[in-house]
Amino acid sequence: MDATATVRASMLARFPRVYPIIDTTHLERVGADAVRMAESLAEAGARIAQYRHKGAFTRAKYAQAEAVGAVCRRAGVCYILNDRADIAMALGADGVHVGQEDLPLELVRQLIGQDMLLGYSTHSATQLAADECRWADYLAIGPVFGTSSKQNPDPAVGLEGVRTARSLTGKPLVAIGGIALGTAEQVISSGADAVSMISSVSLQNLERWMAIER
Ligand code: 3NM
Repeated sequence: MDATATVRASMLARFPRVYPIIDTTHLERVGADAVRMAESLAEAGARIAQYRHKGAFTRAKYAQAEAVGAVCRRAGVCYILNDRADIAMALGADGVHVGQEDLPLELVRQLIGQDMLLGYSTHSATQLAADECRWADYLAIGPVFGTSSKQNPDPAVGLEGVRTARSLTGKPLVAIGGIALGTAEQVISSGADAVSMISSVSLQNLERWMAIER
């Protein structure tokens, strides 16, 4: 088994509980640096991190994604790229996370092969129960609560939506959307294996977030 396969296998053997997202729009808004964030996440004990960039993947953004990936690889943090299977592969990332509007999941799996982790965003029970989900390694459900980090978010599903999602899949379930330190435990108690967040994680509260991981 090569190193990447080991990462996928180890994530599936024991899925992380905290899944931070390094979102370029959010970090630019708050004046924080993506690589610094990755370093701090790694130091605090994150097991997984996603790089999310919604704009054009310019050479500068590619270089940033590469630098974040290098930090993750050195620290043994599973590195996931949002949306783009092609760029995830070029980066040598450990996985890719795609949404309802991205390439069909079966095609993404064909492209990335068996060594990379594949995550899929869903926003309702119908989407979560869709046959296409079988190609994913883990499923995300959201937004759980109101969020301002995503453009045109779907309606919030609430804790009830997390419980429903749990009843519909045996795959690792990642809850996302408006989750804060004060609500993370409730979301996990409702059946999520992991909580994922953009705006509620910062250099100042990383240790408290990662206490949930340990
Ligand atoms: N996906 P925050 S909600 C990236 O519903 C994303 O699938 C969502 O950011 C979904 O933690 C969301 O700041 C935004 O609310 C999460």
